[in-house]
Amino acid sequence: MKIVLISANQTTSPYPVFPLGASVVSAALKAAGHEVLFLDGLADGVSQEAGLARLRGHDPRLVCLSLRNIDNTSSAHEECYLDAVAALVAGVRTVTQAPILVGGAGFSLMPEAILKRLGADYGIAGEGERAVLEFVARLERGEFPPTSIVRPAAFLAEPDIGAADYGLPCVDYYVEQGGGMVGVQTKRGCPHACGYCSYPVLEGRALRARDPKAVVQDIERLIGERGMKYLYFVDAVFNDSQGLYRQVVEEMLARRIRIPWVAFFKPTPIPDDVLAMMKATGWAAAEVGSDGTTDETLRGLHKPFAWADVEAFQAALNRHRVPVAHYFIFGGPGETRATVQAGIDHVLRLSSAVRFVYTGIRVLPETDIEQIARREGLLAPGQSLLEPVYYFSPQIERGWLENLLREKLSPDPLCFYPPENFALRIAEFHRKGFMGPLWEMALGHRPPRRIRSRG
Ligand code: B12
Ligand code: SF4
Repeated sequence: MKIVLISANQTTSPYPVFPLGASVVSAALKAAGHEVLFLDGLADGVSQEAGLARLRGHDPRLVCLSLRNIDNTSSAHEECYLDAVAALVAGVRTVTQAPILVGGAGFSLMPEAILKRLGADYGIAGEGERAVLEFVARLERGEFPPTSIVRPAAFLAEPDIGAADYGLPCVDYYVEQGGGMVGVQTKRGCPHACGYCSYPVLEGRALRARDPKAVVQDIERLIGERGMKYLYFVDAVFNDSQGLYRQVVEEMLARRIRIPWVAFFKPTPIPDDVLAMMKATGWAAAEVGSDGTTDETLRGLHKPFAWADVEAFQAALNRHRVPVAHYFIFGGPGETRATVQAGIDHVLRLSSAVRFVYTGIRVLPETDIEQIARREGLLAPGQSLLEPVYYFSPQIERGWLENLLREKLSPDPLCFYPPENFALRIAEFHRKGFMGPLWEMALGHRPPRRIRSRG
């Protein structure tokens, strides 16, 4: 079947990211023999009219739309992306009568409300690689699903997790404009239950790993064929408690792969020999989801560690000379004036790391924070979460918190509140050829730099 698959993401903050989810769907459709035209609003660099003309030229029987982000989840610098996507859907309607099917991480958080807001026809909430094939098979028989939202009955089994389509032409754009980085997924799922987090909702609580050999083949191919200069492991948490990540690291070592890479970590201990192995593969930076800044607020967020673990993790990575950026949130459940003061002291004490500081928590469906927000009357009965709502502990006043953070954190050149202050500078350095997430430059680490040809 002729299908157009559109990556609707227009966000370039903190930098453009390769549409990995859409590319997994693309790979599944192509492997099943469908003729897929992949349109990427960022990478194609053409006007919406020109994109729609290409869409019409393909004469699709189905238009698939991948919606990664609905907003930027940042209370200090709110951005919402749905109006632009609704306009895109309206544009698609002017050039084709093909049904429009939506999917993606952002979409899956609130599928009914988003489908309605976008004015699209169908949606798949959750993993797309198998469900999209079932949808298309029905369509080929002239059938439509009985409900506009399709929810796969279960998360995919490990062998069924799809590979990405790294052959897409748009990879060049992300390597060029996204600091040389391309995302690779080694596993899905997170067994933890942090109060605000939607990852277990999106990926499930059971860890499901891809074959480490297939993961490393992807990496080899991205380096050899696509010029990837920096690798981003997109797993919810790279250092999972089952130690699945070690197999990937060992496979990289066995295949002599060395490339700068970054991933998300939880601050729980990693044995020294494993840290050394990771370093030997090129591990260049760690983004740590510390979130809480005191034991009280870590408990309030249901984080699976205490403040002492955050400091111990930092010390271990210092020993191995791996630059660290912590993400912190002030204002969550249990936050009081006293925990804010203590938390600021803790954050300032982590002086060998970059610290990105957020205030308030974007309330997402099916999370504990949604229940708390409803209990505390922050949300009216039946209120939709499509327009961002940020949770702030009722025991503090938002203006007081924001002023205090600005006052106390801004003298520290490695504390970024709000984090967008840093994101604004990244594009400039990426343009100059520096690669990677680049916050490590603030720590005095020199990131790899692309040698540009003179021609
Ligand atoms: C890794 C990650 C990042 C990394 C990306 C690094 C990189 N180089 O790729 C970093 C840290 C840079 C990042 C940044 C941001 N992120 Co982010 N990120 C993620 C994360 C953890 C994984 C994304 C991923 O690649 N998954 C792997 C792919 C394979 O899965 P997938 O995209 O979900 O695709 C599957 C399905 O969704 C579906 N599907 C996808 N497309 C389609 C299309 C169709 C038609 C169908 C049927 C199905 C389908 O099938 C796919 C295969 O199963 C998700 C959370 C999560 N666990 O999903 C958040 C997430 C996507 N990010 C989110 C956000 C908000 C952001 C930022 C805006 C944050 C900020 N303020 O900076 C930026 C935006 C960046 C940008 N330019 O777009 C939100 C989006 C939801 C929302 N509120 O809008 C998420 C969901 C996290 C959350 N808070 O809940 N992110
Ligand atoms: S915040 Fe991290 S550790 Fe906690 S549930 Fe989400 S992905 Fe898992």
